[in-house]
This record gives sequence, C-alpha cells and structure tokens, in this order.
Amino acid sequence: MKFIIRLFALLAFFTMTQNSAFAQKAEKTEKAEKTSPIITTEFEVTGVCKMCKKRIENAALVKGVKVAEWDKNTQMLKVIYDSRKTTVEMIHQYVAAYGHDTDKAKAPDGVYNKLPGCCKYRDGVKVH
Ligand SMILES: [Cu+2]
Repeated sequence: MKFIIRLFALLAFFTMTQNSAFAQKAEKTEKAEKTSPIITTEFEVTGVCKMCKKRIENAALVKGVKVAEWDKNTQMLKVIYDSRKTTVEMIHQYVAAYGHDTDKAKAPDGVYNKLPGCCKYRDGVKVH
C-alpha cells in the first residue's frame, strides 16, 4: 500500500514539474514572438503603372528588407523587414528618393521630373 501511495506521489510530482516546464516553454515562445525583429507592415506609396511597381519595389528592397510588394490598385506597399537592419522610416526615404511619394516622405522634384511620362502620377496620369 505504501508503495502505491509513493508511486502516486511520484506521479503527481512529475506531472506538476512537467506542466510548469511546459508553461515556461510556452511563455518563452510567446515572448520571442512579441519581440521578433521581423516586422510586416504596409504604407501608402503613390504610383500608376507596372514600371512604377518595379521602381517602387526595387527602391524598397534595401538591406534588411525581405519582401516588398506594391499594389497599384490599393496604392499600398507591403514590406517585411528586419528591424535590426533597417527601419520603416528608411524604407519611406528610399522609395521617395526614387521618385515616389509615400504617406511620410515626398519625392524630390528633381527626381520626380525625370520619371517617364507614363509615371507622372502628380500630373493627372491615372492608374493604368
Ligand atoms: Cu509608372
């Protein structure tokens, strides 16, 4: 009888320690997810055509950016980037430097003026 009680006590002990180990592990994973350096976000970038799309995505694909996808219909640029290597502000700056206004950065006039005619989104050229 004593043996059975001991066995139960032992079993209970193991279950308890295992459960808390599981809980700790789960907590750790959750923390890692919360502080993950990989960030997915999107912001508005103005453009009108396929050429714009190429230009915008190339401009956004700097070091630390894994994915850059621009949709001319929604005018949104989706980016997945490593926050240890770059910031979303930097991506705004790069895109603007290539001639496309974002919701936070304006492209310099000099660069904008050099865009092909079909890409002149500030001069009434519609999405095509
Ligand atoms: Cu264009």
